[in-house]
Amino acid sequence: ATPTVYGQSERAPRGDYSRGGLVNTDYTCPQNYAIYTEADHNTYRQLHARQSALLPGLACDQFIAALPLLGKPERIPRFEDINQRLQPATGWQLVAVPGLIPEVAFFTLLANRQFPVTDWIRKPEEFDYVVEPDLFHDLFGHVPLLFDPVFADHLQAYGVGGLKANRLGACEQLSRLYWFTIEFGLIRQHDGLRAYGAGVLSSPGELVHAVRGEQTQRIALDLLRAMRSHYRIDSFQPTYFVIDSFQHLFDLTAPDFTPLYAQLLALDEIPPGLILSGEELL
Ligand code: HBI
Ligand code: FE
Repeated sequence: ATPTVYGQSERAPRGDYSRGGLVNTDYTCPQNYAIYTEADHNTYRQLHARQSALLPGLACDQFIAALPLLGKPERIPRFEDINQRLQPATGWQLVAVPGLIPEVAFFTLLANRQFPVTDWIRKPEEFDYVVEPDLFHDLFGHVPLLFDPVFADHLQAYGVGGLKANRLGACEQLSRLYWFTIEFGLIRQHDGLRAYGAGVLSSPGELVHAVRGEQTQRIALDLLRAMRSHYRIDSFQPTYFVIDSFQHLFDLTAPDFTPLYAQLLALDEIPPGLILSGEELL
């Protein structure tokens, strides 16, 4: 079965999109700081503490160095406080959103160096796993690397590329690349393999599985292979893709993807009888 494309779950995304009309046409909304309960702040503090303890030797150096820029780990940060530091660093701004937003709106925000951060945090009973990205996933997982100039440039280029993919009908393919880099990417450092993907960095179990797992398959990032690989939404990935540096990721994804999409769309016409089993189309 084709996986639900990340960000396009069938059911209406969680989150209060009404807000009495407070959601803007670009799907952004104010971060209503007053609604966070003590339980919400506790959830953030506990998730941050647990995940931070796991990072040494597993998270890439840039992530560990930038994490303190989120602010005090005891309470949910105000996005505008982080923006005071982020804007001068790489020109990015965090904007609050009620949850998953349509692809074009998402790509448009990224193309304008605005990163959408979900404004609600999971409930205590969802502590270990929440189906949709919540504030902790977006803030802890994605935001620290926005302070890295090369990674920040790549993410903006991804947004521009996403708008083009949308015009070409290739969002499914591009979302796989997003999945295997921005969400679940690994990087080869001088002192060994580390994680840079937000989905891996914000998950206690997957961080160890991805970087240290014995059975885990790890492949040097190849655009065609990544865009032909099906990812799993609700379990660890069997395969992870590895880059040599953020510059390598930026350079690899800089060229026009149109020829790649043409190859992929042609390949995807493979007669069902020839479709190979397993998670990856070889
Ligand atoms: N919306 N808020 C939010 N966050 C995401 O990461 C996100 C999204 N919408 C779509 C989406 N991601 C993916 O489908 C991208 O590949 C477009
Ligand atoms: Fe994410």
